[in-house]
Amino acid sequence: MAATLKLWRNAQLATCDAALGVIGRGALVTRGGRIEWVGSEAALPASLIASAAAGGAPEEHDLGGAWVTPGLIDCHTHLVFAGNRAGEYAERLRGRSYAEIARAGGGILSTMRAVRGASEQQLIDESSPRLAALASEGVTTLEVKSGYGLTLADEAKMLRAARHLGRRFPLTVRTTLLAAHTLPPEYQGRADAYIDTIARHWLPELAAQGLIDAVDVFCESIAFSVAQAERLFEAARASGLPVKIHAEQLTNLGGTLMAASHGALSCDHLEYADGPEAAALARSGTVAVLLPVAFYCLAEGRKPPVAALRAAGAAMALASDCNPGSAPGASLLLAMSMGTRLFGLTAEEALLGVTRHAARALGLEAERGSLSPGKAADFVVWNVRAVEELSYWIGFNPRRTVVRAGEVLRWPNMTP
Ligand code: DI6
Ligand code: FE
Repeated sequence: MAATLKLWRNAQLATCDAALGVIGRGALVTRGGRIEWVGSEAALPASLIASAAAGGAPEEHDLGGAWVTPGLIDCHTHLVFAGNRAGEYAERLRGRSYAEIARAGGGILSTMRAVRGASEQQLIDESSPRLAALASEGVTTLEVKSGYGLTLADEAKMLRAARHLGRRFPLTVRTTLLAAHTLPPEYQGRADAYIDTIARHWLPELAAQGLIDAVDVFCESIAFSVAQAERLFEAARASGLPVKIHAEQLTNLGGTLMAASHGALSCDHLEYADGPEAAALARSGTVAVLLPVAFYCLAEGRKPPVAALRAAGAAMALASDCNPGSAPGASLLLAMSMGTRLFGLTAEEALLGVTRHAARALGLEAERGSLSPGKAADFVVWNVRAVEELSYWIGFNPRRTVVRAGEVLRWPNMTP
């Protein structure tokens, strides 16, 4: 059976193709799961309509003049985990630092213990509501990192849970191996040996099982060094996998410059980065992924160098960083609000940061992130009068309709 041709008309399109790419009275034509044509309704090619008519009545959707954007992309999450760390948050409110708690065996290690003790099904069940919350805001593509298992079996369990969520929910899940998140107790005092184990054994094994799309590393004084991160990057290249890095979040170690020299997809956090990092990112085409929810929850004093990134011409993305320690939330719209108010992004930068640039941070720019012919027919119809409202509302979700792979998603049937 031929894929259904659908016409979505009477819309204000923010194509996010180049800048916002606004088309006032626009239309989209989709065939199956792909966009076939985008443009002004007046320019709709008669041949397309005729071919739809030849295959039966074309399915026509009048969007009533509503704003339409590409499906949102959350390009940095640790969404699969068990338990939570509200107790640690209470301690941080009383003045204990994130790094102090981590050094005392809490932090990531506390979630590691919860994840090791959870079955794959429990991980799926606990993570589903977070994923549903993101999806209800119009997120149609989501990255999920491992990094709370820290054994081969437990990392594999997290990654399988993430893949499972991608099959059960109507969105695309990309998985990233973050075994180098923190040093597990089995390797205390032997960080190089741990990195070696990941590089030689875990990474090739998980890649062979088809469980990973990219490799990430937490490069930080409380985690792994630049040299250790580079060792992993070399192993990732040997397995044909792209790389990304958590860098300059709490201190400046130089991870960004190294990652850019390896052509990393993205460098994430970047609060302690500056002009040289911005220039290096722009040169290598590596996306700067900004995570304002973590900045907010850690009460971080230093902001990422947005002016320098902008001046250098580096692409900036925004993501939720959904995780139980530094960013306990599942709202990409909130990340957009915080990205504008706290980091100084414009409304346009915030929207491009969760569409076009977020797609690039996942190596998916050829397939998603803008309303362009050939790309996935993933888009969101919004109850807004102006597209700037997407980074304006706080705790209010103006999503009207989500179309994923050319199909309208029905709410509240989002529970798996
Ligand atoms: N940086 C972060 O903000 C998260 N991971 C990372 O490398 C925090 C993860 C956690 O605290 O559980
Ligand atoms: Fe993170």
